Amino acid sequence: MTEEIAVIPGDGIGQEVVPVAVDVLDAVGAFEFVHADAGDATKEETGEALPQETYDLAANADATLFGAAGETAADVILPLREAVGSFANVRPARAYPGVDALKPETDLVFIRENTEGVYTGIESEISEGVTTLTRVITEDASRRIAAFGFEYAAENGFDRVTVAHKANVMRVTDGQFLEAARDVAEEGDYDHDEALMDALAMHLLLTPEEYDVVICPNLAGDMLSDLAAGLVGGLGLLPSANVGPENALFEPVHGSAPDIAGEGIANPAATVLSAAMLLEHLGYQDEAANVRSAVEGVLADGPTTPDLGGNASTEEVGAAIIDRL
Ligand code: GGG
Repeated sequence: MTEEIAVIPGDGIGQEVVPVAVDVLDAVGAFEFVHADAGDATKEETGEALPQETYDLAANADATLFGAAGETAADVILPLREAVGSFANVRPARAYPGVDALKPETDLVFIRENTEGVYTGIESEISEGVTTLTRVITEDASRRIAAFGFEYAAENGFDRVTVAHKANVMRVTDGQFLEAARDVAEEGDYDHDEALMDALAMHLLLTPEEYDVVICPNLAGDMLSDLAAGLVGGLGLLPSANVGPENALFEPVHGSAPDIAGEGIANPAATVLSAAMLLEHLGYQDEAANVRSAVEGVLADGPTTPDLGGNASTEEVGAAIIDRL
């Protein structure tokens, strides 16, 4: 059976990097690609940032490849992650040979809770100049992400699992997150350590090599993974998978990058590496390994886009990756 892949480039550089990843997927497998719109431009044209047909497409496809969200991120990427039933956002951050990295020894994976925290959208202006946001942390979601993180570490041969929290200040919400992680660790006999997320930001910057898998509440995972991108050469290098019990959505960690959108110079590596994660999810382990190795080869030998010091275009980098396949 030919797998159906929903392709949603979204905004800005998503429109430039996603076609490269589709070409790569096309080069290694026989997939049916179904394209759909979402984002700022879609909202301008249709009044809706996420048309129902795009949501349904992602919900029903075998996997989804997403590009980037812009101003309408909360209306696009959050519901799309929900459409595929994802609860875990897997964000590997590793340095690549040949890429000028602040911390070349970095090789870690953030397991970000993907459904609650401060990304619930429960915000209001309760009076003129006074706004509130409701941070939701449930025991079920906290246990689920902790179990996923511990199992991910065990299955992928990672030794150290760190649970990030700020339970000394957010006593009730992160207190629950931390307790749930402790319970799951005890029940499964998993080793883990715990880190206050603010101090962890500093330790990641100084000694990233000491960390393997970091389980985080939603916003902390979003921020710490961007921090780690800075350690390995930038956001152009970080892929991600939004994983649910059955379905999943794959996207680069970067956003729409309006500063360079339209110039054709965005680094497609993060999206192509996300496509490799998609291949793995669909069971194409060898193809995924080949794609990763092709990206690594191009990162080491060039051509590279300006974010990595080169002067190649997105398309030229994409063509070089496909040449290696
Ligand atoms: N491809 C990731 C993306 O579009 N990022 C923009 C953004 O606002 N992300 C928020 C999030 O990842 O939760």
